[in-house]
Amino acid sequence: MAAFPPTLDIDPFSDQFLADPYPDHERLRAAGPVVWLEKYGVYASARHAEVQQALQDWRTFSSAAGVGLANIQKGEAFFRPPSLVLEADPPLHERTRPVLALALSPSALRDLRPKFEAEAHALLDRLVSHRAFDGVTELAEVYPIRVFADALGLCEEGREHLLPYAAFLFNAFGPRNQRFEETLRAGEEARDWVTRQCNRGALRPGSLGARVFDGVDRGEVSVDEAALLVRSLLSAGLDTTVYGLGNALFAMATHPEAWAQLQARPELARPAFEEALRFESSVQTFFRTTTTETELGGVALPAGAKILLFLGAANRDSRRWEQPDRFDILRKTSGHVAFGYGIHSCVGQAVARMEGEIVLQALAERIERIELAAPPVRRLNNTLRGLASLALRVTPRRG
Ligand code: OVM
Repeated sequence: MAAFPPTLDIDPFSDQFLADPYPDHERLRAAGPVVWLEKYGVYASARHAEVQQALQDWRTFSSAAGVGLANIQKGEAFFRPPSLVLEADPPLHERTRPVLALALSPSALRDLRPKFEAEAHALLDRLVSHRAFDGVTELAEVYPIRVFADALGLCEEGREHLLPYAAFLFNAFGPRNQRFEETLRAGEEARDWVTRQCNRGALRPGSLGARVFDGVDRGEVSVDEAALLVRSLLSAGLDTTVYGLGNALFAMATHPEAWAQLQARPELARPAFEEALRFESSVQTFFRTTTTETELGGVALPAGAKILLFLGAANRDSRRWEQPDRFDILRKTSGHVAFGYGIHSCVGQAVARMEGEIVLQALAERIERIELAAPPVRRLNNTLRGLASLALRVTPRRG
């Protein structure tokens, strides 16, 4: 018999929760496999097994009503046309996602790698020579904007809109709280710029963005659909990696043992970045909406219910991970859900990994020691976890 879930008064979008979510994650996991969040009238799960199960079962746990708190099928919170991938189910999703997957194929990535490496080396040569720099404002916010915006084929002008757009968008997956309102004005202006950059004529020939429009020539999507798919790359591809790189640098700077391991073997950069994603997941939460009456973790769910899935909490569930709060770059990280799971799992994850690997490896090759020069400053966002500033002091390698 399915049971009623325990009710919690936790607000996962409050400043207090977002500043340090981990104690509340533990309360959420301990309360049960599925809980009821009174404040928002939604179900939630913070355990790995149930989060993964819901992500896997897209028929029951739909994305088409939006992956934020608002039900976009009921006309709530309509601030942009829905994404054709993120906010879509099959059959639409089966037609649109492959266009992105092909644009971001392994061969496309192989072509990009030399450029991504050269940019990282140039940037880090300069930063390391200063012996002190901000890991967020001078590195994590600079590098993806440079390499990914270039790869997408965006013009130079107006790129300063990219981060405000993403901040607004990821806040908009939560409630219309103070944080959302604060990013709304800049976000709307940025959204209009972003919309203009998604036209075929605005994208450099041969770029990733242009490759999305190749789907039009193959008859897979319309011109308008291709523009929306480019918008998805712009929406999902910048802030996520900015926050992911910042979190990875923070973890490395505060775990000397992990840094020593990476320093001794720079080829550990890839697993180190992966562990950083598990440890501090840049995308913390997404919602799904039930399409029918169902059951999850023994709890009965009605049709049309929103359920908040705590990806970051699932990645620290002790039912799934040994010593989950330990940052260990040698652990097996497979099974983490920082990139989601199932049909919606991040289509750009190979690009994100490439950026993370290149930056961490280039750092390890250049630096003997890395430490905090000041306490980091958090940037709170309704969906993303990351930093606004990370003052670092580094000691270059000798010789
Ligand atoms: C999209 C989109 C936007 C934000 C995030 C995302 C993490 C996708 O517009 O398709 O995935």
